[in-house]
Formats: sequence, structure tokens, C-alpha cells
Amino acid sequence: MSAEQADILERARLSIIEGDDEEALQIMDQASEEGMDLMDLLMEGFGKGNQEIMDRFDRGEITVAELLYASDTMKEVTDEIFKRLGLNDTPGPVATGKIRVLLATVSGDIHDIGKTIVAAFLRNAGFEVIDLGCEVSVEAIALAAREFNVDIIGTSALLTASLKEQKKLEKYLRDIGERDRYITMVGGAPCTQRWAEKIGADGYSETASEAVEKALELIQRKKQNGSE
Ligand code: B12
Repeated sequence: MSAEQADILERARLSIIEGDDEEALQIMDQASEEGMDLMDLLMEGFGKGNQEIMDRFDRGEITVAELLYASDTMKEVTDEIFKRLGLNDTPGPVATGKIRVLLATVSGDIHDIGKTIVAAFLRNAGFEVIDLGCEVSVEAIALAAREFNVDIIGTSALLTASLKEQKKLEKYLRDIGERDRYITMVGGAPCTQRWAEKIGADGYSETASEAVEKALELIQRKKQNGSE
């Protein structure tokens, strides 16, 4: 790696810590001019700053307001990089032939960085993703799943208080007789495999790359069961 590239990564890290959107966007342009891979810039530059901020927050060294600044910049940077890499789909009629995944952060929860990363990984792997954003009610999730005729519904929950929405979704889908139509996946820091099993979700994953593997595995399993 050249000294210029190392400098860009370091400045990217600092731009998140300082919550400096303008600087972050400039760094992105410079990185492109230097021929750097934007995904590397995200993981090794901006991502490092994000991790540092999360650790500082967890240790009680910074306030929610400071975290919010940094998170806003991280979100903006993530969206922009995915847009530049052509990984951003907007909800709308979907093309045929691909596996369709509906993603949403559940009602009462505004954490969407992890879900956005999962969406990008799935798109990168060839899935068609409809991302409903955050604070989405179970009714809206079910309605959109039917509307877009999706194969998989994935929900993200980061708060202990919002986890129950994932359970509520399972029940709601059963109540309206549509549970068997979909594969359901759950994620977010407080989720576990045990939680997924407890509420009757089909899959759980701890990271975005595992989410891709899990989604493929579950689709394969459903096909096999269907053809038995
Ligand atoms: C960033 C952050 C924020 C940002 C969110 C910005 C945004 N746009 O998302 C802001 C500042 C807005 C925020 C607000 C709040 N936050 Co906050 N926040 C965090 C923090 C530091 C990091 C979360 C994050 O982005 N992680 C990085 C991503 C990449 O990881 P991830 O989300 O886990 O996603 C990965 C996996 O879980 C998985 N995954 C995620 N979703 C899905 C979905 C599927 C289907 C699958 C398969 C996989 C999957 O793949 C992802 C990529 O690998 C965490 C602490 C922490 N260390 O986790 C607290 C944390 C989640 N927040 C917390 C709290 C309490 C709050 C507030 C209530 C604070 C307040 N007092 O106002 C508010 C919530 C308001 C609300 N109604 O939602 C608590 C939750 C405690 C609890 N157990 O309930 C935490 C744990 C902090 C703490 N230690 O107290 N927060």
C-alpha cells in the first residue's frame, strides 16, 4: 500500500470519529482517484473509526450525542459507497428470476447500520433486496412481503425492547395464514440462534457474510423439502 493510500485510510478513520461528513465524502473521491477499492476503504478506513466509536461508547467514554454524529456520518458513507458500487436498490417492482429478500428494522428501533450492510452483502451475492428502512411495523412488513412476493423476510433488532417484534412477526404471519410462504431470518446484536429457534424463525446469523450463506442454505433446504 502506498503512503498516500495509508494516509487516506487514516483520514477516513478520523472523519468518522469526528463525524465530519464533508471530509468523508472528499476522502471517498480521493480514494477513487488513487484507484482504491471502495469496499476496502469502508472496512479498513471508515469501519475502523466506527468500531472505535462503538468501543468508546460501550466504555461510557462518549455521549449518545457524540455517537449520533459519528453514526450519521458512517450511515451516509455506507449509503454513498453502496450507491457508487451500484448496490443500492430502491423498493419497487422487482425483476424476475432472483431470490427476493425483504429487510426491515423492527418497530420502535432506529438502528439500521447493520441491516444496511446485510442488504449490501445480499445484493452483492445476487439477491434482490427490498429494504423497508427502520421502525417498520409487523403489519407493514407482512403487507410488503405479499406485495413484492418475496422469498425471505429478514428483520433486524438492536434493542432488547424491540426484539419482541420479531416474535410478533412470526405470530402475525401465522395468524394471517402466510407463515409458510416465507423463510424468516432474524439478526441484530441481541439476537441469538436460540432466540430464532424459540420464536420459530427459520434462520439467524451473526454477521452479514453469514447472512448470505444462511439465506442460500435455507433456500436450498426449502426447495428440497418442496420437491420431496
Ligand atoms: C450506532 C448505535 C446507535 C446509533 C444508531 C445509528 C443508526 N443509523 O443505526 C444511534 C446513536 C442513533 C443510537 C440510538 C440509540 N441507541 Co444505540 N447503539 C449503537 C451501537 C453503538 C452500535 C450499533 C451498530 O451500528 N453496530 C454495527 C453493526 C454493523 O452491527 P449490528 O447492527 O449488530 O449488525 C450486524 C449483525 O447484527 C447482523 N445483522 C444485523 N441485522 C441483521 C438482520 C438480519 C436479517 C440478519 C440475518 C443479520 C443481521 O449483521 C450485521 C453486520 O455484520 C450499539 C452498541 C454496540 N456496540 O452494538 C448501541 C446500542 C444498540 N444502542 C442502545 C441504545 C439503548 C440506544 C438508544 C435507546 C439510546 C438512547 N438512550 O436514546 C437509542 C435508540 C433509539 C431507538 N428507538 O432505536 C443499546 C441497546 C441496549 C439494549 N440491549 O436494549 C446499545 C447496545 C448500546 C449499549 N451498550 O447500551 N444507537
